[in-house]
Amino acid sequence: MLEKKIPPGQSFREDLIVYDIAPVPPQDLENFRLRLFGQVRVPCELSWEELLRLPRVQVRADFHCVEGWSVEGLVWEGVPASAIVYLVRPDPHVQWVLAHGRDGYTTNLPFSYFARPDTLLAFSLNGEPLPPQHGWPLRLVVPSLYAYKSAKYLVALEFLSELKRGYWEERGYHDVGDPWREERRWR
Ligand SMILES: Nc1nc2c(c(=O)[nH]1)N[C@H]1C(S)=C(S)[C@@H](COP(=O)(O)O)O[C@H]1N2
Ligand SMILES: [Mo]
Repeated sequence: MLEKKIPPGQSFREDLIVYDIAPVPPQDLENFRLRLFGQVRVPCELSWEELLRLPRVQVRADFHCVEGWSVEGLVWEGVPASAIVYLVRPDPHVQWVLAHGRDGYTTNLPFSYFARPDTLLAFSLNGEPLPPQHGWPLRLVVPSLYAYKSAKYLVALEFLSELKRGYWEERGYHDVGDPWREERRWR
């Protein structure tokens, strides 16, 4: 038998468990905007149509929740984070990205993880449009970090040279959150 690789302290389960800090009102794509701002050369706001004109990528990856469960082999499709970096041209001293959800959720992650080739802004999961509870219409997906970094209902990305903590990070969860290093909490 081939043994599956899984980060320390995690075990596989069949389905995602939905976590939400607050109920989210539906979004119509007509009024959807993704705001890209902070320490960048080219701040901008993208409409849904503009977003769909950007490059596409498909990523197959395991999903690791900091509470100890993982789901194997999810297939996400969307815009690679590298395309966003190319578009906004972050200042050379940018070290952090703060992702904002429409529900008020925020999460910070190192720019180096954001810029990895497997990070994407996903609008599809397993061949279907993103289900509402998993972040429709757009979610950040960072397979290299614990799932609390994968902000659902994504409405903005803020590029920062100094750390600004997100919702769970304020409450003690790790600023980086690399599951292979088991970076669950910093206090
Ligand atoms: N906007 C938003 N994104 C979020 C959350 C949230 O409450 N709001 N919860 C996070 C947490 S703690 C986890 S474990 C994952 C869960 O993803 P899922 O609900 O698609 O299973 O979403 C993350 N992204
Ligand atoms: Mo979580």
